[in-house]
Amino acid sequence: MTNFQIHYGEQVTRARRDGRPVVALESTIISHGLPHPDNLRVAREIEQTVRDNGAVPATIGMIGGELVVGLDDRQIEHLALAEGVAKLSVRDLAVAAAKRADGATTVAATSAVAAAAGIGVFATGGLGGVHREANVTFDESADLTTLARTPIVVVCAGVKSILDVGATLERLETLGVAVAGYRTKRFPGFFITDGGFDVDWQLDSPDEIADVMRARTDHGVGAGALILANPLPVDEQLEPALHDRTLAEGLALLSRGGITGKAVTPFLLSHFHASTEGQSLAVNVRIILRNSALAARIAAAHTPAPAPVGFTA
Ligand code: PSU
Ligand code: MN
Repeated sequence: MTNFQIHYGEQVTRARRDGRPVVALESTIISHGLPHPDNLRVAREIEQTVRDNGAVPATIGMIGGELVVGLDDRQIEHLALAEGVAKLSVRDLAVAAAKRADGATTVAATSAVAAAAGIGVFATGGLGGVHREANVTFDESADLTTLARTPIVVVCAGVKSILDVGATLERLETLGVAVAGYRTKRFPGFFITDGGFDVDWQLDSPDEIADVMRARTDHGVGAGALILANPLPVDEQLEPALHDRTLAEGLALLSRGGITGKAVTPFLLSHFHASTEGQSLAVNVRIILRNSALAARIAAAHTPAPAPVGFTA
């Protein structure tokens, strides 16, 4: 990600100058993951949550071929409401830039751009991963391979339960991506609290995660991301029976409709949102807001307190 020109929004420019904590946010959840018009309201709530928890939000996306770190409200509104906003993974960035396209960045593209911009913490809903039947389709999200070479903390609720959770954890191990649970050793399944697998590490506070970030810089080993899995409380998850039924229907519709490639994730998410009458949407929003709050607290814990006014070193 070197040499790619980045345009910084006004508030992020100021935060960088003043050494204030910044949290990266992705735009694919806005354009492709959440239904209109809730997506615009949620995008604003995510940013406000980051502010309320002590950091400056940097929503990342592409406008007219320019990579923007810290989209302003008008640009977020455009990516939320315009038709034909492209879904951009890392491989798409150069082509989209040359075409002066408008695009929303995935976890992969957002983390690559954020790390290039020197941002250490990123909040999202759920990572992409290994799809069910990937042994036949080879459908594995580029989120995984990108996180293998991107030094950033990604706060998420695990991987979406629409994926093969166990296979995704195996791939993360192979790729050298660290995985820790926040106050748990059970890996969450996005809409559901427990995705069915244990992870090796548990981290319990923003300070502890900031220590891991510093240790990584100090020791200089391993260039990959840290996935911090932050499960929903059990009483806030999507009811597991409703979840399983909706997922089975969605997967059947997927194969009947011949839907493949980058359309799979948006299709399954919108099936959930439509057929649970908004229950999965409410859960999805809670996930993102909780992760944004935690990410902001981690960024704040990792940023040295500013010197008092008038202080000169
Ligand atoms: N998690 C969500 N909603 C989303 C996504 C993740 O809760 O919309 C998006 C992210 O941008 C992620 C992408 O990077 O889906 C993964 O898409 P794919 O499986 O095509 O790589
Ligand atoms: Mn895919």
